[in-house]
Amino acid sequence: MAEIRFSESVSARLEDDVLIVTINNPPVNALSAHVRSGLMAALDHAADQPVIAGLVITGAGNTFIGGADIKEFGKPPMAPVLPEVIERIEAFEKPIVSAVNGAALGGGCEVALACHGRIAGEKASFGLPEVKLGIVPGAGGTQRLPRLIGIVPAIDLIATGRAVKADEAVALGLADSLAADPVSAALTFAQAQAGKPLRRTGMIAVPPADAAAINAAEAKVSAKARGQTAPSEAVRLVKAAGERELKQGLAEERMAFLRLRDSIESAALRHVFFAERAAGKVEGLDKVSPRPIAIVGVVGTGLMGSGIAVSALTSGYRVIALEQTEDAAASGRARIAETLDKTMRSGRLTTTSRDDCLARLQTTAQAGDLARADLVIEAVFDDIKVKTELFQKLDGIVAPGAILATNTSYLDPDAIAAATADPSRVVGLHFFSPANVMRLVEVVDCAETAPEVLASALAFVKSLGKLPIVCGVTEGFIGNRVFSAYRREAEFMLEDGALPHEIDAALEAYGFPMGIFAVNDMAGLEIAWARRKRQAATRDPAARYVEIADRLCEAGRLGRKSGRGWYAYPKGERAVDPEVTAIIEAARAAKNIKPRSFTAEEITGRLLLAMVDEGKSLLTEGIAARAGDIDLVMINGYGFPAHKGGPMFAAEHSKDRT
Ligand code: T1G
Repeated sequence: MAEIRFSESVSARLEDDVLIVTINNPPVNALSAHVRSGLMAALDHAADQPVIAGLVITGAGNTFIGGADIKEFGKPPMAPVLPEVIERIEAFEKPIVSAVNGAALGGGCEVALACHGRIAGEKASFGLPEVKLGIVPGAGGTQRLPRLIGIVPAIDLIATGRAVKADEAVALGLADSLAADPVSAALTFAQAQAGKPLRRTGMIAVPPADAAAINAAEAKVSAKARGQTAPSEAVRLVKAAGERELKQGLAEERMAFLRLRDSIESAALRHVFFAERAAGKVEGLDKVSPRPIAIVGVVGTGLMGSGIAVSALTSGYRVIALEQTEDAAASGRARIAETLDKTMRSGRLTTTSRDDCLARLQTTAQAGDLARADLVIEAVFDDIKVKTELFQKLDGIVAPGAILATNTSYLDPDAIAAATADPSRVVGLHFFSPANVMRLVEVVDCAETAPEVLASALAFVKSLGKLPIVCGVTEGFIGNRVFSAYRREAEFMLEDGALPHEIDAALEAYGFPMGIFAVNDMAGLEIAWARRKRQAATRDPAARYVEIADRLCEAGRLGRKSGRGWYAYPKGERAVDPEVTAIIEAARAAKNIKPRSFTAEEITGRLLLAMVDEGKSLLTEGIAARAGDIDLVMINGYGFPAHKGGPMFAAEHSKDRT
């Protein structure tokens, strides 16, 4: 049957008496203006042609519809707007069935919700991820989803932005059925509905829900909101669906959507979205093919090494983990197995996948076993002698095409690379702990790293489902350099008059899950103490140096592990400790500093400035390629709130807040 073209991205063919409308707008079939106008033209055509009994809407490629076109945000709206298209679909006199071939997200899910039937293909997923962009669904999602699945499950999906796969969508009542060939099943569905009263989602009464369950769902959302607006707005709108007429609910939703779309929170989260897509892209590197990697060697099975091993195993790699003795190798295996079990208990891994992971794991005390590895990642004690000797040894074991990666946090990877005969195969892979959970990996492009090696490292990190940020060689890389500047400033403020709990409270009110002093207590104070002692001899005597942390360590206050640090932990909960206050006051007195008080805004303002100054230096030095990369490092590695966009974005936009 001949193809009918409705716009540059929407075309259709008639199959029997059903018009199969396909959206083809790569890469994700976003609802750009020409998709919306194409859909309207398809509806005009179907309304005009008596031979057409119904319609099927589907997407070309792997996606059904990836949502509104985020690139159109901030531009003047172009008719027809999405709510108009969606209302017309729902009100259409002939049955319209969505054949959901892939992701139906945001506006894409809303199109599906407005159809008279939804058939999920095996790769289908449904989600309203708008809160992740700082907005709420803007084309009926908050009003139609609760009519189909109930208020409590709708709150769960909309306020978290979580997507559900085909089987869960069917179980929830979001999709009518699952089919291997969704287009043909949708065609049959449309034919069966033709001429009958149609099930219009907006006309369905919202199923009654238990008030206590709604309150519990709402409380769960606000506990996680950390100052973000969109999730609580989403809850309010879903609840409104149960209390108001559709039309009024839709009007409220649209108002909230437009208000949030123009907010700084949404601009920040859109910045994060695009920064993530840009991350790991290096000019010229797209033409370089990564080397195939199937076997990953991991040296050291401590907390970091075992986390890396788990991450590689759950992503389908074979792993050879090397330890110094057979006993240590056995403990390493046990540690990795325990982490896999924990992942399984949390529901993120099935028993079969766990067994499959263990079958792909070899632990050994024979370095020669690494000869088969395509990539070896070392995660041994952070000592230059240990690491250079290891790299020399590995260099003689692995195949000539194999890649060697160091997970050092503070050492110079160029010095480690120099220990090998071929430094072009050395790259830094700085994972964050726990490595099986944390998304961030700094990929260190060393002086001699070959482009092909860098491309392979980036592809590997992406294959782990992680976020790679390319970074040049500098002490502490991007994250620890910015973090050090931030911690230094926080300690300056202690001397100037703020107390740890005041600084932490300001940071937590800003959106950090935990203030910096509470974080230090959790991580332990001794590593930074050891570093400060190492650096003491070379420190600029004229530079301001705060000794408070040293005094704490000398008093045995090494953080939570030792029971006390910046805080006391009488019942496991942090509490202000007069002993710490006394140490701080003594430090101020020793320098003749007259303490002053700080507002929360002054505290966050000064900390932000310290991060941004360091960030700017990283850009000037060419260590970081983009300000967005620095934002992503701080968001994904150090708890900076995503809805503030990261330090570089926040500083740039601190004036235009809405
Ligand atoms: N608009 C514009 N561009 C988009 C886009 C979108 N919605 N989604 C992705 N892209 C671009 C992305 O920038 C990248 O570009 C390329 O597509 C591939 O993306 C009214 C308000 C669909 C699961 O939040 O979750 O609907 O870098 O690398 O891993 O209520 O993209 O190649 O130039 O991520 O295969 C709601 C966001 C919008 C979905 C595909 N929708 N997208 O993942 O590819 S708000 C979303 C995704 C809304 C209504 C409202 C994922 C994906 P480039 P990718 P992927």
